[in-house]
Amino acid sequence: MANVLVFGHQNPDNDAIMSTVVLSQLLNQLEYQGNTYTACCLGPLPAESAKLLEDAGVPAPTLIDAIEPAEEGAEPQLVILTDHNEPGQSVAGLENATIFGVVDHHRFGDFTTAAPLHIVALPWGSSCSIVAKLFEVMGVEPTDTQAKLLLSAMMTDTLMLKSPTATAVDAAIAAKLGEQLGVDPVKFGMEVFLTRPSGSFTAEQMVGNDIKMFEVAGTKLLIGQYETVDKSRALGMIGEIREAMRAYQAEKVADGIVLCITDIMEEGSQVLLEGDTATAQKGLEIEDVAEGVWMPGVLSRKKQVAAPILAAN
Ligand SMILES: [Mn+2]
Repeated sequence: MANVLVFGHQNPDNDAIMSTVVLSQLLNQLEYQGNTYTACCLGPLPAESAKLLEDAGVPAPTLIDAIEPAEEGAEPQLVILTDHNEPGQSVAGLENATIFGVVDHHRFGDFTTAAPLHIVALPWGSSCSIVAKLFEVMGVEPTDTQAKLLLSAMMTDTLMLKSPTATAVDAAIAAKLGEQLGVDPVKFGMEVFLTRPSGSFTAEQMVGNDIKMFEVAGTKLLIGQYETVDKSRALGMIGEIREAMRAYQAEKVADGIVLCITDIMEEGSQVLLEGDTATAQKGLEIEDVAEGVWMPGVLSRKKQVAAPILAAN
């Protein structure tokens, strides 16, 4: 019997947190393979996650920052990655761990393991949709709390099912969870969304709140996304935001940085570029314009920003 650490990506979003929390609960409930499962996270909780967990009386995941090499003669730490699989987005020292499982809805980068492992990867709208399906597969009914935590992340990750990443499966699972809870999924999702204190976000928070590193054509490209219900405040801070982008890029030793200021109501993103973003300009077919470029309909970093950049280079 081992203790398995379960965690989502760096700069966790609500999907990374809730997939970790609820999957750990499910596996502990099942006493899966005789192990214990500890929900962890690689950074501070987003405001909506902190509030949902507190309201539900569920302990927050344990903050970890690195996996140390195993001591002489000891087995490496077992881990489950949720909502990510690329080492660049994962814990420091991931190479010291044995990957026991992955539950994810992102592309796979370069991924090799020494032994067989659990992988549940489906191109659905959120990792929590997959966790919800795993309850069904394992013959377990989610509790109301579990249903609520899962539904919250399904809604934040798919921007209330409006993102092109949302599938018919997500809509069906959301409807089922909503029925269990007696809520309308979209209305509930909007309430969750509005608990974010985005009206007081600093330029640094807009840049660093939700950002991922990608390897593109031998360069390191950061792609961040700041979701808001009203982009006008952010657009009035472009100078400050660009400065924060340059600082973040320098800190992470990346070649370039892209920031999408996504307006959920207007359904599009204002895209800002800093540093060497030739790959992004090619993939998105835009130029580095001072005030950024408005891209109507662009809601998904994964499908409409990262994927075309990776495909074009
Ligand atoms: Mn996700």
